[in-house]
Amino acid sequence: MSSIRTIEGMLDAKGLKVALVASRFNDFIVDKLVGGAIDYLVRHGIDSNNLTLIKIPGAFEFPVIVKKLAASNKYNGIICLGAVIRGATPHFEFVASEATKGIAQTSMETGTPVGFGLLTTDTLEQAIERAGSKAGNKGVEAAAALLETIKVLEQL
Ligand code: INI
Repeated sequence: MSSIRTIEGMLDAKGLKVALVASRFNDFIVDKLVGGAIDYLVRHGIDSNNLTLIKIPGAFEFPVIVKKLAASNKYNGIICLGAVIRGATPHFEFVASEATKGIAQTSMETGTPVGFGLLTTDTLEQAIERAGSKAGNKGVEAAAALLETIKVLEQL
């Protein structure tokens, strides 16, 4: 096999500072995502003193909070953790799409990587499945993706 220069992230969170933003809406689901994300980062070497947890009302508020955090330059990365459940609201589409767009736009504009741990599901059962039961834990996935992205960005 030819040897190709390959850039990839080593999953070492030592020395990193990470902000976790968690919505209170559907908090019994979101708390599981927060627990999963923190557990992942601590097991990969982050100092828990370098973790900051910010609680916000709902997913719609992610963009403005993420923008302020990213502009502060205090964090190597940010993780958004929340749950928008279609059954729970007729304005599901608006909340989910504004949150998603705003988070992505801020990450692009500021260059601060964001782990996207926002569940958007049709039912409560689907949300439970993604919050630490049969479909894994989206908070863990968001933390893993953030760590890898930070480490790749450092090398580019
Ligand atoms: N916020 C959520 O995070 N998840 C939801 O499922 C949800 N529902 O169902 O409406 C939700 N709404 C609140 C919204 O994010 C704002 O906090 C609210 O509209 C005040 O701005």
